[in-house]
Amino acid sequence: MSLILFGHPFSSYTQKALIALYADGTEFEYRTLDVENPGPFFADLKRFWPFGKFPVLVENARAIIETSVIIEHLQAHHRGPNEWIPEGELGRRVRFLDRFFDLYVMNTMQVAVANALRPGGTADAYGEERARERLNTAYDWLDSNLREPWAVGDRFTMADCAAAPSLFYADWVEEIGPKRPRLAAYRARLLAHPAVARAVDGGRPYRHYFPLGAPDRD
Ligand SMILES: N[C@@H](CCC(=O)N[C@@H](CS)C(=O)NCC(=O)O)C(=O)O
Repeated sequence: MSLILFGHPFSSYTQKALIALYADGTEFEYRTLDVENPGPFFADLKRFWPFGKFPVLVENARAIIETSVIIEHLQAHHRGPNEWIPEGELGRRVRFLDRFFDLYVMNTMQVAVANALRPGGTADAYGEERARERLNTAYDWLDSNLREPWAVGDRFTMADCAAAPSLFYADWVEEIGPKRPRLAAYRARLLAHPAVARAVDGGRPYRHYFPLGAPDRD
């Protein structure tokens, strides 16, 4: 029963799935997509998922799509030391925060990134301004509502897998800054987690891909 992951080391959503795989020590074959020279791996990926979005996990020729579902699949079929989505109320909080990081931080951060990549004259300044406002609202909310040391308290869960790449990159788009000391400390704790550090380090050689210019802070 072999697992194949299609993804790219600099991709925030790929990193979310990698963190779960690395933290559990789960073996998998990593098919790194070459985003500059789309080759056979891209064609394979599109056969599994015509949208061409990644990561996609493949097991026994079946594609598992969407990072939250990938992590749920890993917990169900390749259980490791971490319980990514606990039972009951805590699990519901994990799911909520996982949605929060994906929808209110990761995707919102990507608006500014996508805007910078648009062909000349088509940039949406109003849309980007709104996205930056939403990021600031998300930061303020997180600063007041996160537990410690991890998003839901003592356990490192799927919410933290989603939080790590979203906060890592969002801070490059719109700095979290000293006004949110709890959120800034959480981001630093995440980046020091061995599985997160490994996923982020894998993306370092591609840092120049970041269209807004990669800041020197981590
Ligand atoms: N909701 C998806 C998001 C996947 C996603 O947007 N991935 C980005 C890379 S970080 C992507 O595929 N971008 C290329 C594209 O949109 O064509 C998930 O959780 O897996």
